[in-house]
Amino acid sequence: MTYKFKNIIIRKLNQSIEFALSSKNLKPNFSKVLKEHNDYIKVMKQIGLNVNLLEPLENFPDSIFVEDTALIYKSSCIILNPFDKSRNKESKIITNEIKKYFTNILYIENGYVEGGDVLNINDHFIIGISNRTDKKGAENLSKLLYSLGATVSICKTPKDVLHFKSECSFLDDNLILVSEKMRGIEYLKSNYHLIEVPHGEEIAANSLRVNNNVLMPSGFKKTKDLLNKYFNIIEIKVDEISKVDAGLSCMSLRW
Ligand code: CIR
Repeated sequence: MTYKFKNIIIRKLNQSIEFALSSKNLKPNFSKVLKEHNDYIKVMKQIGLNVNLLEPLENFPDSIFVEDTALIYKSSCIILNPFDKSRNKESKIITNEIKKYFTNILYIENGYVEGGDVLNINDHFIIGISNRTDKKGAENLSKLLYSLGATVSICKTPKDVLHFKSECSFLDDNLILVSEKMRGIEYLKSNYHLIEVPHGEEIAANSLRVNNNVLMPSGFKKTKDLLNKYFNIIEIKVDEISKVDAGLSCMSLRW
């Protein structure tokens, strides 16, 4: 099951995070991000995951967002191909680091794909074409996933949403947390049960199911009340890191 994890990879924070890409043109404060990042690591340890820390990459401001560079499925790892020039080399670097954990490593050779656009639900993957993930990349990734025994659907990430998973997350076998924009996606509507985050709480749609817990950005009371009935909720502050469009899923790789 997609939410049963024992291991997690997190990259240590770089000082240059202040220069990370931001659609909002905001500059995060290093010390504040450090506190949020440390809390993230602490929670992962508390819930029993074996935390593997990678060395920080000062030359790559966005490098803590490891999810965009690689995709783990069963015992294989697919090295992705980030679109943004400043991020593209991150996937070359993680290739060497990840060899320690996976022997079957596959590569996207055509087009661009960032992991934020890939939603995994058990043996099925939904890839969202976005400003960061193109058709060629989505098709190439589909081919690789099919070769590993998975199935794939290709959708479109809404126009003003950075990544498909920026505003949706897997909660349970048939259950996805979505923002209003994501609820509009026909494929999601007709194949899954959707829980919509209340208006103004879109950031909370990027939550993270890990074993029996749902990790949620803190401060979204209405969404918390909705999910509290079904899951053990753990809140993590992401106020500072969300200035550079980051949420809970993008700061790690899990298996
Ligand atoms: C970027 O623009 O690439 C980073 N500042 C944020 C990446 C967030 N990644 C994700 O949600 N998967």
